[in-house]
Amino acid sequence: MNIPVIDIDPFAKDVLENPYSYHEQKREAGPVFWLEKYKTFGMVRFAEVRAALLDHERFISGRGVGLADFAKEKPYRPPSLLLEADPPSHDQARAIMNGVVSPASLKALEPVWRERAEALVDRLVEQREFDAVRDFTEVFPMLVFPDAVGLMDEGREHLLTYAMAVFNAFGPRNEIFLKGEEDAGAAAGWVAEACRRTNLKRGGWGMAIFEAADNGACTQEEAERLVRSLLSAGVDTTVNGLATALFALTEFPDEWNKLQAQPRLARKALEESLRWDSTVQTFFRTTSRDVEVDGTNLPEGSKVLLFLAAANRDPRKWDQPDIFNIDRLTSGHVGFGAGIHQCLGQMVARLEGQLALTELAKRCKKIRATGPVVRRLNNTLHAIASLPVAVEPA
Ligand code: OVM
Repeated sequence: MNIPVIDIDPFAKDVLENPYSYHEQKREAGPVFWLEKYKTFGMVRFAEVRAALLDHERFISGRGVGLADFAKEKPYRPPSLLLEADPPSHDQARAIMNGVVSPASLKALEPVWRERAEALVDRLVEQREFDAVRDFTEVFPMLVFPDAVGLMDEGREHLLTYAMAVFNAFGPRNEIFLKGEEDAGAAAGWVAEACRRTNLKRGGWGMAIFEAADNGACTQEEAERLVRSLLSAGVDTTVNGLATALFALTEFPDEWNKLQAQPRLARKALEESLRWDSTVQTFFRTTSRDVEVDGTNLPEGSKVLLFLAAANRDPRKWDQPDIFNIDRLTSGHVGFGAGIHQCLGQMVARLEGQLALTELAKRCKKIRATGPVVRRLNNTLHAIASLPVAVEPA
């Protein structure tokens, strides 16, 4: 085959730890390349990644968005009706969810979420020193999101474990995946129970999905699986999106100073952090027919790894892409994907991030790391286990 061959394993530990130092070679190799280790294609340039995301008819999701091809292997869990589905069934499921996770529902939640952010940040700032991940970004989403879904109180600690395993499972069956699988057994059992109508509280997003089912939008079994999507996609993503934003603000103190002077920039800071280091680093698609990309034929049934995070640092698209700059125009970034599958929870994530960053910026003059960032390796997410920080109250 007449295309560049890449021997680097994108799921190797040192690559997952610091993926960015490995993107340049792939980006220069060409618009599409062959990943020898997994026998799949890959793309890292912004234009091609975005084009593939928008082309959902030829780059399909129904055969899985991980390495496993659902046409050839049995999925490890019943496929997501959203993430791992194509039109027309995808669009029906998505319409239900758009009605449930709506701007109006978020508007109603915002005051309570702000109070919880205020109380948490008050306490952390009083401490002066805390772990930005363990004490803040792993805590805040758990104070707001499970209640919004209407989850049962008992066992919520399983949520993060479950999500970690879900995101590992999009990658190869490497050591990281197998470790996640071990931890996730009990968590998956809890999640299955938590998604059942009888275990959901009234007034939450979960019950709203079942009410849509009552009105004929889908079956009860499908409703359960749609609740599962919220639990899969809504926790580890926001935990690490917010963690990355805090890491970026400690790495680039001038950007913190801008935010501190104008806490209203919190939205922009979060968005730029999603561009600078996208929480979801990669997703696969599968070609539904022969597809030509820049003169190369991708045969029907090819898995193609799309490097969202690399696209968001493509110098063809972004000036000084490695610099975190909260004044930057970030529109078009693919940190939330693009096209029909673009993140359903993006407004939820933005609200959580905005509240957390705003309340911190209002209360602290400075924030600095007091020790090294510790990564938690995951096959899909660029995750942080620990980031010790000290703050100076405003
Ligand atoms: C789902 C799901 C799971 C993981 C991620 C995701 C980023 C969706 O079950 O629908 O979106």
